[in-house]
Amino acid sequence: DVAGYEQALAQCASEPIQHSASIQPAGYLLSCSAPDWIVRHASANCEQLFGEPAAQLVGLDLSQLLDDAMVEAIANAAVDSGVGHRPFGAAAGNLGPHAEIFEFGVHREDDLVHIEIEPQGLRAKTGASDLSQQMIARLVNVEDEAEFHRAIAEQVRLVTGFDRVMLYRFLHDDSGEVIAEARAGDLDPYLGLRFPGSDIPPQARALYLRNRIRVIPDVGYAPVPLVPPTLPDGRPLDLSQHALRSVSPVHIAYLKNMGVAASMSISIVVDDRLWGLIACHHRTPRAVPPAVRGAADLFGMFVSMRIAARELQLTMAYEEQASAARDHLETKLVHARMPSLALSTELTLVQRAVPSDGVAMLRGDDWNTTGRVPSRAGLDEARDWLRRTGAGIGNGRDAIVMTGDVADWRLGGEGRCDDGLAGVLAVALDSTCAEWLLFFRREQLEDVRWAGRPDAPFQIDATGAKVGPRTSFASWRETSVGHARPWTDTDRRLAERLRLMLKHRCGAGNAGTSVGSL
Ligand code: BLA
Repeated sequence: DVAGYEQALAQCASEPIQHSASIQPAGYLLSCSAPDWIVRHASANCEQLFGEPAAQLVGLDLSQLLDDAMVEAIANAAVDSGVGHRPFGAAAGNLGPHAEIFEFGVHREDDLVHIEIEPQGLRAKTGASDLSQQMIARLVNVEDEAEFHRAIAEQVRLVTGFDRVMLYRFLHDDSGEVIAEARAGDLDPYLGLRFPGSDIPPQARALYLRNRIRVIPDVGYAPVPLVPPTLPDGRPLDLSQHALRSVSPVHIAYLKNMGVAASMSISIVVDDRLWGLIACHHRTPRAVPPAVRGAADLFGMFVSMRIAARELQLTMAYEEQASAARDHLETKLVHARMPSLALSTELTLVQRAVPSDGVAMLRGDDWNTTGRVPSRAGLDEARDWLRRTGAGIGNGRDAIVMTGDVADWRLGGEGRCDDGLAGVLAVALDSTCAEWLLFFRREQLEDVRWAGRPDAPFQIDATGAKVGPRTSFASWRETSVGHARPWTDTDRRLAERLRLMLKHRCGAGNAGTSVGSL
């Protein structure tokens, strides 16, 4: 039921994932106050390394646990790392009953210096910078976009050895699609599958903007509690930037349902927005040593920059074409005796100034149109919608209104449109609301292959209380009706520039125009 579903969504989005008060057993945590270097928190498993229960370690001086060279390296790293920044390798040293080599990741948070201690792992001979250089070198000359995406997945698979590496891209509604994949031959492809937005709730997406890489080496792990679990004032520790943070149990159940035993994901951040993830799966537990994680992190930043550059290029080309059409239109209006009348005969240029499938100009009761526009009845529906929105000029009204959802502006029932036009963007031309430009956009008939049922992302038991991820990952096809490709900020900007140009060229003083009262 809808209420239960909404509640489940809210519950999911409010899980404080950075406050899990525990870590994964792939490493150990010591958190010290500075500059006195007294241990304030220790993960319970520190007993394995130091031979004493964690509660006994709390209150000790760090130099009673680590040798002077390590303490000094950690102190230096703590100075270099800003508050809330990612841990980075500070030192390596032999520790524990078997004198194994461990690496230290150091960062500051909550007025504490957090030291994450991890076994160095096998790939240590190749450092992070060499690995990432290899990965980046193989991509620099790949120009074709689809090939670039495929190469990203392939390089990550090559360096990390995961069974399946996907490039996962977020769409405007926070759902996401697998747009490239490299996988072991005996795995079913996930390429092209769509996953609903609720699979990665908003607080997780926000965290992944700041913390760019996450690893779960073994989904079967038992979380290791921190001792004590809270700060002296009772607040939970902020584990946002801890590489070892114990993750949401809901997500663990999700991965198990998918048959995944280990996972890694790397954020792709474009314009401060989570553009996508490089998502990795393995069917058996798999460790990702700090050096490989460092390489993957650097690689993710390179990929983010390349994608940002490409998106900027595309936006600029789109805007340049639109502004060329606007300039052309302006030239025509400058030379016209009656600019407003000229405007109604130049609608093909108008259409290119705000890229759309059709344009209608309303003056009083008259419509002039070009391209794909609704029938007269549909145009009247659009006009009624304009009245309902209260859009217009002056009195704090919006001169530009838009929607990509047919249910917003058409009465045709169940959000359907026979003529296939679902989106409309309207520009008010005068303060009496007699004159408008309306831009229409086609319904985006998408053939979506959803992974599992997107309308049933939760399993709620009879009490309505239990929230869990879907268990079904079979794909099914769905055709989405009634939605156009959404209007973007760029489209709004183009419409506003067009409006200002028209105000200037068709404005008061041009005899015979009814656009005079702009
Ligand atoms: C986290 N969900 C995630 C993450 C991914 C996904 C990639 C990041 C953590 C990681 O790296 O493993 C989802 N993984 C996917 C998707 C694919 C994939 C879509 O491989 C596609 C191929 N998840 C649910 C529901 C809830 C939920 C219903 O399905 C909530 C009730 C929650 N997902 C959830 C939470 C996290 C998460 C809370 C954060 C985990 C954490 O960092 O603690």
